[in-house]
Amino acid sequence: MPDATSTALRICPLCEATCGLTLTLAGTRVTGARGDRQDVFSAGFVCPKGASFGEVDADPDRLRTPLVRTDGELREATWTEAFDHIAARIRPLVEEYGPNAVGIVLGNPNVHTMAGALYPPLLIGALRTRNLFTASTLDQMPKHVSSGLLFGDPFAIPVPDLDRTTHLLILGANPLESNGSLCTAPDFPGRLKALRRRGGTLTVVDPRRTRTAALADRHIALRPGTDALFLAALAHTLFDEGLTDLGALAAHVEGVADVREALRDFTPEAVADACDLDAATLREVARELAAAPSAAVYGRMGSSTVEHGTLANWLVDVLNVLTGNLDRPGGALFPLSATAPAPRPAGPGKGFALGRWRSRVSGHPEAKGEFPTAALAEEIETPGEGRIRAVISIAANPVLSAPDGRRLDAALGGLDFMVSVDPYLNETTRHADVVLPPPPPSQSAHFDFAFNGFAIRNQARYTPAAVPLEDGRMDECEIHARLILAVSGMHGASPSAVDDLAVDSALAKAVAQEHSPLHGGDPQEQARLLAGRTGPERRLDLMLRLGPYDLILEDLLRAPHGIDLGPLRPRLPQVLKTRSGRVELLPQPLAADLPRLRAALASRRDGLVLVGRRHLRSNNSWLHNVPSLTGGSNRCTLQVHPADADRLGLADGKPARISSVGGALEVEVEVTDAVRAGVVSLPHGWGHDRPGARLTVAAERPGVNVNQLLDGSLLDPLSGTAVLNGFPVDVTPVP
Ligand SMILES: Nc1nc2c(c(=O)[nH]1)N[C@H]1C(S)=C(S)[C@@H](COP(=O)(O)OP(=O)(O)OC[C@H]3O[C@@H](n4cnc5c(=O)[nH]c(N)nc54)[C@H](O)[C@@H]3O)O[C@H]1N2
Ligand SMILES: Nc1nc2c(c(=O)[nH]1)N[C@H]1C(S)=C(S)[C@@H](COP(=O)(O)OP(=O)(O)OC[C@H]3O[C@@H](n4cnc5c(=O)[nH]c(N)nc54)[C@H](O)[C@@H]3O)O[C@H]1N2
Ligand code: SF4
Ligand SMILES: [Mo]
Repeated sequence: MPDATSTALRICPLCEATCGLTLTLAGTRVTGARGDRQDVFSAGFVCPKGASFGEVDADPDRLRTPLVRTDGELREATWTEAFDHIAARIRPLVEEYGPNAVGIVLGNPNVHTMAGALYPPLLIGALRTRNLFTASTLDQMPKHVSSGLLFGDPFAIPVPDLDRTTHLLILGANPLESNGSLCTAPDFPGRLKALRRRGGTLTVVDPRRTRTAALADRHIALRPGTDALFLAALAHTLFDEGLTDLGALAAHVEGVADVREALRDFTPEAVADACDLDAATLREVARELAAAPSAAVYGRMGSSTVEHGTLANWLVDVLNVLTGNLDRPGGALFPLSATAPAPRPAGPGKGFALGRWRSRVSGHPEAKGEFPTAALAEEIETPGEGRIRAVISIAANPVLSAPDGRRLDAALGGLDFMVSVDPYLNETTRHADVVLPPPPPSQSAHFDFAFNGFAIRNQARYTPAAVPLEDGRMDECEIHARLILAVSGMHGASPSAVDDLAVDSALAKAVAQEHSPLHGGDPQEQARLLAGRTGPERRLDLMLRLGPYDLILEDLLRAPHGIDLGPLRPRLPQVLKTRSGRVELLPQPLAADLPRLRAALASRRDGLVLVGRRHLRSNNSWLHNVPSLTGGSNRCTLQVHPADADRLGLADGKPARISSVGGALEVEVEVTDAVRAGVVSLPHGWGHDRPGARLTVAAERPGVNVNQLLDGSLLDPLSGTAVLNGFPVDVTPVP
């Protein structure tokens, strides 16, 4: 092993901020990571997670070879054995029981890998199963549904123009811990401070006094689950006080008067009690929003994974529209990434449909082609035609991330067959018959297909693998490609066939499209032009060529610190794909959900409710195995307000029993006035105490799985998103 030291660049895959890192290498070992000061977007920013890249990368518990179950036991196997096994087991199930017998489960890290962006759509296409479950229904599906209905495109998600706005209203997001979400902005904390420094105003709506709230001019600690009411009252006030001003937007929006009418009952006075706020505060917030020279309303997890998540997400953009801030600098703008298809001319589109089919057991409507992950267990357990008999899970740990892990755990244990693409043997993958481990991130190339589309600045950066693939490793793109071949009856074909197919079909489409830069070209000749040493590189090259910036892969390779493509620019009406070709401000499915919100006006709850929280040094369920990120005091504590602690007889550092519909847990209490009264907080992603997992460090301090409190029945009905925030719980001291 050569011990010469060198450096290499790698975009950080550990959160949505996508910081450029400079890795220090000793031979092929990553010995350090710091922010790349020349990165065109992150300019040297790094957080403790990124700085621990080397330890994350070198975790000794990462699997090095595939595992295949034989005689009930998972044993190390060769790649050939693993894919042979998959091909032999999946095809007969599909042939006997049909495509829906295979469920696909996609977890969060898919948005942090090139493989996760490029191959799952092909896998879904190859299997033609309707049983698709992803982390979106534990997260941002309400935003997709709202954008689908408002703009005709579920991926047309406006992001706050952080660097130019003068007024930012944040609901249910805590970027000082999360580093931002659906708003890719390296150094989000620094950008918020810069907003304040240039005289702008920051308002944070959160039942906890988070580090983000502590930075704000105003912190509004509303009762959890009431954001939709809060936002409806702001919109009502804008109408009521004559403060709406759509400006240039007016030409592109329909339904303003309908929204006014639909929100008539939601006066500040009517919602105040449910939100547990003063009506005067609500009016003030609305007036400030209207008066600001530019403003953006931005909501995330705390306003998404709640009972009225889709309505809340819709109202966020209704406010951006009513104040004329949608699609204008300083407001909320639509990014345009380098790999987005070149914009088609403005005009009516196909619109967005919900509920085109329904889930078998509970009849949940599909949203964006997905069923609620909260309904995965019942689709496996319930006998009958269309039952899920095999699961392919990729970068997903739903046993911890989704409601009622115990039930899902049992359901996965009863499958005929399961494949997991995952670097760890954990709570979920321990049920797999075949585990296919991707290499550590230093050995993978990276391009942010997903997050560039949600970034506050248009830019493109590509980092090839920092170190070569270790012997016996397989690139994750190749794993995905071989998996597709194995399940689709093409087992044994070259994985490049999958990329060739993707290239050919994209080119066939492009040459026929008048607005495509390759319109009228010869597809075969275009395919030959593609550069790239690997299938995924060729596909990236093609996407760049089909994209809006006249870029090719070579441009990115020549600019290792990235290419800045400038600040976000207005994109209306081109971005719209609604049937009307306009922003449809009151889509029918949302109007039809308003009576449910109206009913919530009356149902003031006085019991305790639970909300989650994130920690800067963690990432959902899978970073608890890295010592440098897990040291220090216990983080999996139940935060309780002092008044509640007194009332319930709970003491700091002592155990409490918390229960809800899905079960009960015993957990250490942390008394703190950072949570408002009536609210307790417990983080997710913990509960690493199941046998058969291989997470040595995490198992030493397993914590408890907050999602065991849920039974999967509480959903935002329009999006099928689980209610993970603001659900009722009981807490009692443990004697
Ligand atoms: N109560 C509660 N529950 C929540 C949330 C909450 O706030 N509260 N948050 C929800 C949200 S927003 C999300 S996104 C989900 C996340 O939940 P999941 O979708 O389950 O995602 P993770 O826990 O991040 O990681 C899933 C798996 O990815 C694997 N992995 C890591 N890196 C890679 C890689 O490079 N390739 C592959 N193939 N696998 C990899 C990990 O080993 C892990 O097994 O949890 C949701 N659950
Ligand atoms: N360090 C770290 N970073 C992460 C992750 C991680 O696990 N750790 N996960 C990544 C993922 S997958 C995602 S999706 C993003 C999420 O990014 P964010 O949405 O910024 O993350 P959260 O910290 O969950 O912030 C949600 C906030 O909503 C508040 N809240 C709860 N209920 C309500 C409510 O009803 N109304 C309002 N207004 N607020 C409420 C909570 O108190 C919390 O502060 O973070 C990403 N980044
Ligand atoms: S903020 Fe996110 S992307 Fe940046 S270094 Fe930290 S974990 Fe990595
Ligand atoms: Mo997420």
